[in-house]
Amino acid sequence: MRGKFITIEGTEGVGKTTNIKFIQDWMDSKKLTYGCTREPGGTPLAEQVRELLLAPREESVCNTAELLMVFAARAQHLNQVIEPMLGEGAWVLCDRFTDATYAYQGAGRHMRDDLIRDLELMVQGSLQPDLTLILDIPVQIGLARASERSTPDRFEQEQVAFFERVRNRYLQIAQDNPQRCVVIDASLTLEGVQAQITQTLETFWETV
Ligand code: Z5A
Repeated sequence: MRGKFITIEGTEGVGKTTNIKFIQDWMDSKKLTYGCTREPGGTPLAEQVRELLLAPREESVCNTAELLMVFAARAQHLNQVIEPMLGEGAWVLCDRFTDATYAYQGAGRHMRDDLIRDLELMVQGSLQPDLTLILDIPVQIGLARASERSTPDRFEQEQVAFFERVRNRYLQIAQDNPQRCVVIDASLTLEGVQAQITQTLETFWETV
């Protein structure tokens, strides 16, 4: 049987990295065979594209170049990692996927949705995640949490209005795709966030 594809999304400082470890523990408890990966990245080539995308630079990066780099990395990642694993029956847990493109390049950078949709179709065909956890937090709280980390990357240097657009798009995506997306209130304590995640995963598990 084909594996399940789970993605985790959200704006800055929402706690994805923290909660991915928690989801891995849940997968271990279910004795699942799974791989944990991320976007942009997940293969040596795609990780190099990630470095190109995230590095702060003096040269301004044009939106089209940014969008194409995101999908170039995704094409490689799907071909080398995600599709083979799902085909072998393993589950894949991915830190960000195409919802991030609609949120960051679409809403954040004002790129046209139809352009993103064309690339989505070219790169992934009909493949969509089976479950997407959207960790949601007011932008200012997320930015405050994230500010305690290392030097900001190129995206982290954006203004609050950019992240507001990203957050609103994620909420819109959740509303438009209730069969696969669950919004998690990430402003609660870690225990509160993880209780919601456990409930979501257990509900999903019943459908598998
Ligand atoms: N990008 C794009 O533009 N288009 C695309 O298609 C894709 C990506 C796929 C890199 O993503 C960038 O790529 C991203 C969008 C772009 N840029 N941004 N911004 P990334 O996912 O690698 O980077 P990130 O957003 O910075 O994610 P992260 O490293 O996983 O950070 P996080 O979600 O903020 O997680 P965290 O490190 O676990 O949490 C942040 C802090 O909050 C940390 O100190 C935790 O201890 C703390 N924390 C976590 N949960 C809590 C709770 N509940 N209470 C209190 N404190 C907490």
